[in-house]
Amino acid sequence: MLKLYTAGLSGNAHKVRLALNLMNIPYEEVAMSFEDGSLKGADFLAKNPRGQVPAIEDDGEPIWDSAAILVYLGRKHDGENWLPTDPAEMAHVVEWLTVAGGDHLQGLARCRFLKKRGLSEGYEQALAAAQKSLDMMENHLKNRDWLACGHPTIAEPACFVYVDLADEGEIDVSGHPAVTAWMNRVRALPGFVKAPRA
Ligand SMILES: N[C@@H](CCC(=O)N[C@@H](CS)C(=O)NCC(=O)O)C(=O)O
Repeated sequence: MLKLYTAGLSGNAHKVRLALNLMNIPYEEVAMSFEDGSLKGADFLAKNPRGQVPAIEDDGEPIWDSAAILVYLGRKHDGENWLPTDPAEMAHVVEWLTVAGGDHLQGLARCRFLKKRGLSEGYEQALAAAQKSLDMMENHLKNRDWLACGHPTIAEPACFVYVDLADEGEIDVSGHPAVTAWMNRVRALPGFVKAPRA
C-alpha cells in the first residue's frame, strides 16, 4: 500500500493527504517527528534528500515534494481529470502548483509558521505577500469555479490548504468572496478531509 510520510501539523503534507482522499486512493500514514532527527537520518534522506515531509513511497518508488507527489498521483489516477495532458490545460495546472509552492509558502504559510512560534520578525513582509496572493486568487476566481480548468485538478489540493489555514497566521480570508466560494466548493468535493489543527 502507498505510504505517506507526514509530521506534526504540516500543511504541505496535508496537500497530499487531501489529494489521496479526493482521489479515493488507499494509503497508510507514517508519522515522522520534527524533533527526533529522523527526517535527517540516512533512512529518510534516501526517500527525500531534502529531509522534509511530505514524501510518499508507492510500489517501492519514493517521491518527494508535495507538487511532484500531486503530479504523480494525478497522472496515475484518472489523469485526464486531475492533470490533463492538453498542453494549455497542463500549463494552467502547473501555474497554480508554482503559486502553492512559491507565493503561498512565502506568505500564508510563513505567517502561520511565525504565529505558531510567537515570532514577529518578518511577519509584516509575509503578511503583504499573503494578501497579494489572496488578491490575485480573488481576481482570478471572480469568473470561474476552479483554478486551472473547468473542473477540479491537483491545483485545488495544492492551493487550498494554506488558504484554509490562513486564520492560524491571523489572516482573515472573508474579505475575498470569490476565494471563500471556491473554498466551499473544494470542501464539498467527495472525499474532502480537514487539515489537522493544534
Ligand atoms: N516544497 C516542499 C516544502 C516541504 C516542507 O517545507 N516541509 C516542512 C513541513 S511543512 C518540513 O518537513 N520541515 C522540516 C525541515 O525542513 O527540516 C513541499 O511542498 O513538499
